[in-house]
Amino acid sequence: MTGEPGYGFPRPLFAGLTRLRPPGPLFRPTLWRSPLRGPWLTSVFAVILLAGLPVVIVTGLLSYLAYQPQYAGNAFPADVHGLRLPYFAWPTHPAWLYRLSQGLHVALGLALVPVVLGKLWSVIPKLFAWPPVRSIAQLLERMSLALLVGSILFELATGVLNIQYDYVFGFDFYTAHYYGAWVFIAAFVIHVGMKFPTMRRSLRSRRLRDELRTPLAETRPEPLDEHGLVAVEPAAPTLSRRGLLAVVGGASLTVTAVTLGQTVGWRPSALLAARGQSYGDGPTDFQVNRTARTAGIVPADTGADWRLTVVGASTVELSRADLLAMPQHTARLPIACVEGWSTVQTWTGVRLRDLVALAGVDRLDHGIVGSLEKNGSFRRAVLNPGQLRDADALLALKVNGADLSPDHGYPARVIVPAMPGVHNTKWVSRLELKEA
Ligand SMILES: Nc1nc2c(c(=O)[nH]1)N[C@H]1C(S)=C(S)[C@@H](COP(=O)(O)O)O[C@H]1N2
Ligand SMILES: [Mo]
Repeated sequence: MTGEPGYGFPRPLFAGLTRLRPPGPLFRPTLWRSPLRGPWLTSVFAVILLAGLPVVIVTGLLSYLAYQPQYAGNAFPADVHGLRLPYFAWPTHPAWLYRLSQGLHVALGLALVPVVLGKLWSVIPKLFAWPPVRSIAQLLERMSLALLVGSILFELATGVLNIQYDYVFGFDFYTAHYYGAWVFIAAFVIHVGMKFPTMRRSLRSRRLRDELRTPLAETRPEPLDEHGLVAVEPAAPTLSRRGLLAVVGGASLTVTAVTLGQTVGWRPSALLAARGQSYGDGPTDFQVNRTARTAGIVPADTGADWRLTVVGASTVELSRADLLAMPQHTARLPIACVEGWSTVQTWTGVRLRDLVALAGVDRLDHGIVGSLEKNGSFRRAVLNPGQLRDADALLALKVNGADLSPDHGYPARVIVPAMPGVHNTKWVSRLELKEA
């Protein structure tokens, strides 16, 4: 969408702008000499992103909904006013729902990083095109591109930093990643809308199969294009087009290979994962994000004096022995963290619905789980009625047949099918049940 040069601008202004080109090589089209750049190559990256990014977007929005932001006090801030999707009660079935959707969000998001970088490399000459704008239409297009590129880099950077526990930024991850997502979604829709015909046309200009058979010696530039992607003075190729695609594809596969382990909970392949550590080799050897020590939980808090307070129509105080004397239920359920890792374990404890009944609550609206943990952002979680009533939703006392370890939330932790990991509160001390 370049438009006619100068269209929409007063001619003298356009001519003046053209003459004002900054000195140095950066803004000269002859600087960019790779013979691989061209509309076909850019469109190959584009079509991969067009297939993958919508999945990342949809699973990201699902994660936001799974956090149940309609309840104030949940990990996702409820104050993202104006930009909220229609809330619904996040289901408990299938139990692997959040594990799959969040695993996809993180794994695919990471796998697409090399493709995004490849695509940005392929269009970089346009960043330094002079004059910077040739028409009003192009000015608008470039503004939308700035938002597109800025927001995807922001989303990738905040996402990657979050899974590496690196909260270097001084803002709330959820709020930032969520607002950034909407900027990206808007810019992405505009961009696809504008570029789809060009992409289709460019993809038809060469055949992938032929490209994959073309060695370095026969690699030629694409024909000069109206978009200015093809180098006007191309250098001799040092890499074939198939070589470049192999580098990008290989990088994607490598990222996937070294991170998928943490997504599916298989440690040997979680090489690069921040979650690859071992936690002993007994029944409680599985991922711990936040240890009892970091959470400030001391043995005195969780000893014989510990009580679970259940508040409903009546208030009940239960010791661990009282809980163990109630009917016990065992379920194999995943913990699936927003960061993409997950782990499936066998949990045993009291059904949350038995605690609801004990407190004499029938017209249940929601339940607030409180933790002993005083100074964390995970002190409480709000559960919807379906989550409190599911037959497999537990206040777990044991895991894999052994008592919970201090790091896994001893004396008791919540574990609910399909719920984001963050709401599976550890070191539970209180369950407050609210009537409708
Ligand atoms: N009290 C408390 N409960 C908590 C957490 C926490 O930090 N404190 N971490 C949550 C998160 S983010 C996840 S993914 C799961 C599993 O965390 P873990 O690996 O630290 O056990 O527990 C959740 N429950
Ligand atoms: Mo988490």
